[in-house]
Amino acid sequence: MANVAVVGAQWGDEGKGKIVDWLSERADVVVRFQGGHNAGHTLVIAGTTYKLSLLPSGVVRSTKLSVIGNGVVVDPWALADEITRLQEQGVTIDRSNLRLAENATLILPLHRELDALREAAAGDGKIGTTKRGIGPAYEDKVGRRAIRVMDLAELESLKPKLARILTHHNALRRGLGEEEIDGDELYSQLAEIAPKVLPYVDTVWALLDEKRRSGKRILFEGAQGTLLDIDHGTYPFVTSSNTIAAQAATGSGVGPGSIQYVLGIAKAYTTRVGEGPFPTELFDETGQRLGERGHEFGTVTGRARRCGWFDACLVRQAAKVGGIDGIALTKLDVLDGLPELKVCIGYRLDGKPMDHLPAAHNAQARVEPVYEIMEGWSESTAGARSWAELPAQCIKYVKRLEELIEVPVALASTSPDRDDTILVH
Ligand code: 2SA
Ligand code: MG
Repeated sequence: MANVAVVGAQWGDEGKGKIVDWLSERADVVVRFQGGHNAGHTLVIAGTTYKLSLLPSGVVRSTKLSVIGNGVVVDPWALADEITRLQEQGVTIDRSNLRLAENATLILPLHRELDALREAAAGDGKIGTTKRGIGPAYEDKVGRRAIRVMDLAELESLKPKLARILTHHNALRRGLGEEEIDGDELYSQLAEIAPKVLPYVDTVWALLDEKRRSGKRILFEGAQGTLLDIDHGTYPFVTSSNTIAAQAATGSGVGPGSIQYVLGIAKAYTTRVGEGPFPTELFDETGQRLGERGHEFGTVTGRARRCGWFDACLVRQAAKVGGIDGIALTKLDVLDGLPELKVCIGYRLDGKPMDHLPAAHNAQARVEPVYEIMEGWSESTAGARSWAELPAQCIKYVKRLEELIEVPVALASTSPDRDDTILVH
C-alpha cells in the first residue's frame, strides 16, 4: 500500500477514526498533521471503545508508530491527560510508539480562555467552536509569538518568550476587561507540565524521511473536514487550520510526492456541529431520525450534530479542492428503512442554478438545494461486509453518489465495528 492521507470530505465527524484504524493495520506510521484536541475519534476494537482527541488513531495498536506533526496545535495538559486515560485502559504509550514534533505550537490556558471569551462576546455571531483554544493558538503561530514544544526543553529562554506573547495577550485582555496573566505563574505551569511531554519530542521531519526511505508505509490522519478548512471551507464558520490533504505535507514535514493516495471520508448523509451554512439541513422528523440512529453527538463536547441529506455538490467540491482519489462512504446503515432519500445535486441562488457552493458567506447561507429523489431500502445493511450483502436499491444509491461526486467510492462502512467494512474496488 502506498502512503495514504485520510481527510474528511464534509464538516467533520464522517467516521474517519474507524477508517484510519482499519487502514492503520496496513501502515507502519500514523501521523496527525493539523488541528488539535478539537478532533474527536471514536474507535471500537474488540468491543472496547476508545475516545481519542489529540493522539493519532494508530496509538491503540502498540506496534504502530504514532506521530503528532508540526501542523498540530498541542495543549500539553490535554495530551498528558489523554495519554494517562488510555494507559488506564491498558494501552501502551511510550517513546517507542509516540513522537511529538519539536516545532509544533502549544495551546496555552490563555488560548482556551480567549476562545471562550470571544464566543461568549459574539452572541449570535459565534462560530460554535469547541472552545479548546484552537483558533487563538494558530493566530499566535502565524503572529510569530507562539510558544512551541521545543521551548519546554529550554526553560532558561522561556521567560522572554512568555513576556513577548503576554505583551500581546495582556493588551487584549485589558480590552476585554479581563485580569492580566502573570508571566511567572505561566512559567511555573509550563515547567511543571514539561516533563510529561518532553519524553516524546522528536525531529519529526527527519524521522518521517527515514521511515519513508526505508519503505515504511505512512498514514496521514486528518481531523475535521474539508468544509471546515480555513481557506476552502464555509468561512468564517471553519476551524483555524487547513484540513485538506495538502496540509499533510506541510503539517508533518514531508514533500507532497510522499502522499500517493487521498482517501476522503463522507457520511451517506450530512452532519455539522457548530454554527454556519448547511444547505441540506433537515429540521423535521427525518433529521431527528438521522441524529438518533446515527448517534450524532460530538465526541469532544457532546453537542448534538445538525443532520441533513447527502450533499453531492459539496462532496464533489471537496474532492476537487483536496485532490481526493477515492471516498469511504460511512454510516450507510443509518439510512436503512427510509422510504425515500434525497440527494443534493446543485443549488439555486436567486433563481440561478449553481454547481458549487459560492465563497461568500451570505450567498452560502442563501443557496437552496436542488434535490434528486431516490427510492430507499427497507432491508438492514447494518453489519454488511460485502457488496453482495447490500440491497439493490442501496447499491443504486452508492452508484449514483459516485457519479455525482465524480470520484469512486472505494470503501463503505455499515457499523462502527471495524470489521463491518466493504471494500468496493
Ligand atoms: P474550533 O474549535 O475552532 O476548531 O471550531 C471551529 C469550527 O470547527 C468545528 N469543529 C468540528 N466539527 C466537527 N467535529 C469536530 N470535532 C469534535 C468531534 C466536535 C465535538 O469530532 O466530535 O465534540 O463537538 C470539530 N472540531 C471543530 C466547530 O464545530 C466549529 O464549527
Ligand atoms: Mg469527530
